[in-house]
Amino acid sequence: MNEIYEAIKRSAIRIKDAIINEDTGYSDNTNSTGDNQLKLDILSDKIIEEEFVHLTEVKELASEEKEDALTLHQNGKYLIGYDPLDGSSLIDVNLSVGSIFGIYENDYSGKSLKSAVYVVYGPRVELVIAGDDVKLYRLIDGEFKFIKVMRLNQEGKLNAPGGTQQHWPPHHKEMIDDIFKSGYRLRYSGGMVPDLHQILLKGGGLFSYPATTDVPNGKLRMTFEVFPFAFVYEKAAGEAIDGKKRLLDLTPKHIHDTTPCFFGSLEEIKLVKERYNGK
Ligand code: AHM
Ligand code: MG
Repeated sequence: MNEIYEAIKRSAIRIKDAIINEDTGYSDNTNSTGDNQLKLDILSDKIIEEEFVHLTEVKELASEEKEDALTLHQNGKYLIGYDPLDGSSLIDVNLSVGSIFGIYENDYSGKSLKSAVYVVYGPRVELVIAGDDVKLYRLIDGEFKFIKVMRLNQEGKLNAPGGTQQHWPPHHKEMIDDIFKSGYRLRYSGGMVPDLHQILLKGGGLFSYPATTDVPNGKLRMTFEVFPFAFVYEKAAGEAIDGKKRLLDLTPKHIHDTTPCFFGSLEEIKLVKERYNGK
């Protein structure tokens, strides 16, 4: 596992340099979800592939930017599901973006996830590793230095409601309105990595991306985005559900499958369960 963490650190440093120096324009390609790929999406994916290709413990790489998983070493133990540059359409306006990695064994189900890592490219570069607990590292003088263990409070004050409001189901709109009425502050940048990172570091709150009439299965992908963050939130003493069920109990039929998702501290997730009961 350590070699995997080291490969992620090397990738992160190279991707940070690419974000700073490379062209932020679109390529001529679309990915499997139909999104137009930025040149930086493709470059970040290539960087990660290059850093992982020689790791014999890695059997397969599954990237948000590639249709199919790529076999690296038939006898490898781990499968890596990753989003090389999440929120990349925010780069042209200079907002924070991230890379997300799930380290799986056997298959890409929530139960097979063994560890999760994400990187935030903001004013500073930070890396978070979730194993038995959730550790924050910061890039200082070319090296990731350990900063602290991150843990959610029982309840927070931030609310990050994703999806187009016009398409929210009524029970979801009512719940979000009530959360604001009880004093929560809006914190939503449109990048799940910085948005979820902020909730973790400020002690708690709720991030939601519900099922809507335009995206009935939600937008965010289980393998590359949802399961890794569900793992991080659970290890940080929070919870992550699809409205009713624990996200890490789900199994995608296809690596690009999406799900509605809610990540938060215990009190906020309790509220989601109450409001989604019977819906
Ligand atoms: P991407 O993988 O194509 O970058 O999309 C994922 C991003 C998440 O980072 C973010 O939470 C979400 O899309 C925002 O979607 P919306 O603009 O619909 O709220
Ligand atoms: Mg993404």
